[in-house]
Amino acid sequence: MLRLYDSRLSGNAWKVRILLTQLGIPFERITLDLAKGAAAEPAFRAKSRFARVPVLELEDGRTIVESAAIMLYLAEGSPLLPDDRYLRAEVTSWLTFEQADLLRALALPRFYNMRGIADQMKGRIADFQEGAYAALAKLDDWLATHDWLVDNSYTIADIGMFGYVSMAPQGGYEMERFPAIGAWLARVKAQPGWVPLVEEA
Ligand SMILES: N[C@@H](CCC(=O)N[C@@H](CS)C(=O)NCC(=O)O)C(=O)O
Repeated sequence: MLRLYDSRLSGNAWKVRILLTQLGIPFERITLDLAKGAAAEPAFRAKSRFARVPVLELEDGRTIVESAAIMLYLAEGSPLLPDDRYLRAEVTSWLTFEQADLLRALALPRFYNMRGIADQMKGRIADFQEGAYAALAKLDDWLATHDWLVDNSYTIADIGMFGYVSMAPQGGYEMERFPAIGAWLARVKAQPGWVPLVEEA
């Protein structure tokens, strides 16, 4: 069985859990306590060259790191990743844009809030927000005329973008500014097999 190393509140690992569930692929979930330094443990470092979750471990023991790479691997041959070469490049384009322009700027202010250090990180948060608001405006423009990111159908590009964009308010972002993103987030959440970040006990 596939094994997913994650942490309870990791949005990057959440993307992979949504995908695995939507594809109906059984997996064993191993949840690390990052606050206790679990990602730096030598046994985990042997599985994750970047010392981060998510990590997907295959049945033969090989591992894949980076949420985008894991999603591209898992979605191969499924309706969530087009066969067409151009459309696959479009999927990669959105996944890359999310990682380069949004991920840290959305995730770190959320992390500072969770740790109660947002006040002392005010300057850093303002810098993140300046860049991320510009990127969110580009996403909102696209979604004003498209239901989905690629080829008007739901793909892993939507899942990859959804994770941290859906949690942006936890980092202090005013998402009311982006009505098309709001409508798209609701469409993603309504997809069969979608799972919340933290499942009720
Ligand atoms: N670009 C990576 C980012 C992964 C990442 O930042 N993971 C965080 C949790 S969301 C992590 O494992 N941090 C290590 C730590 O906090 O020790 C991906 O998309 O998989």
